[in-house]
Amino acid sequence: MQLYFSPLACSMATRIAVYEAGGQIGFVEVDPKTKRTLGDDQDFRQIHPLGLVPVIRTDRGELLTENAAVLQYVARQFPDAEIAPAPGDGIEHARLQQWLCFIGTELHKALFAPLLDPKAPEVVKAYVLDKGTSRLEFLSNHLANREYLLDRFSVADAYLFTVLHWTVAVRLDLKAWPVLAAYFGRLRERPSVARALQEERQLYGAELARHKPA
Ligand SMILES: N[C@@H](CCC(=O)N[C@@H](CS)C(=O)NCC(=O)O)C(=O)O
Repeated sequence: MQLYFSPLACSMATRIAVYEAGGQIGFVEVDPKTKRTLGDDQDFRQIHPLGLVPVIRTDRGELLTENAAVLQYVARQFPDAEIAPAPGDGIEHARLQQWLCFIGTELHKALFAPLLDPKAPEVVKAYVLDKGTSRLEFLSNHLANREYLLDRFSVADAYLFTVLHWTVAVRLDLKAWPVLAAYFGRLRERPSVARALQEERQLYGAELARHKPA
């Protein structure tokens, strides 16, 4: 199994999940500016026409996109690690999907994607910030008396950490939500998260250096 990723992008959630599970996976870095893979210099748009990470290439060669699907697929490859509730009749598996959808739609795409986009007009950024406040409040209320989104660490936490990490790059200070700041601080100490973050920060530094104007 291989993960196509870009440093510090939403694909970092899958790296965290794999480290958390103690699993083995190949990593293929995609330069977000050139849309080419590092190393073998492939055109990433031949792999995903939208040029979006993450993409998983399974051991049978199938390609899988969309973070929520990718994270659940990866979790199923390492069942002993229990980083996702098993599909079944209970509510827990549905809850996992609830949180993956919430993070993917309400936070990742509706709030952070415009904030991170240098081309997004200021008026758009102000609009999404205003709207996003209620989402962060909702999340903060949920996490007020719990350590993780579900009853134990799951791939949803890996995704949420990855998204909250983007606050370092945008006009949004987690200090306004002490519960979220504490959650973020706790997760950053988790060995799988700390390792993924340290590795991807290094790769991100290299990416910036590659594109530094001469
Ligand atoms: N709906 C997709 C969105 C993935 C996505 O937005 N990926 C970003 C990185 S966080 C990306 O590859 N952006 C590159 C681009 O927009 O060209 C998913 O959930 O996987």
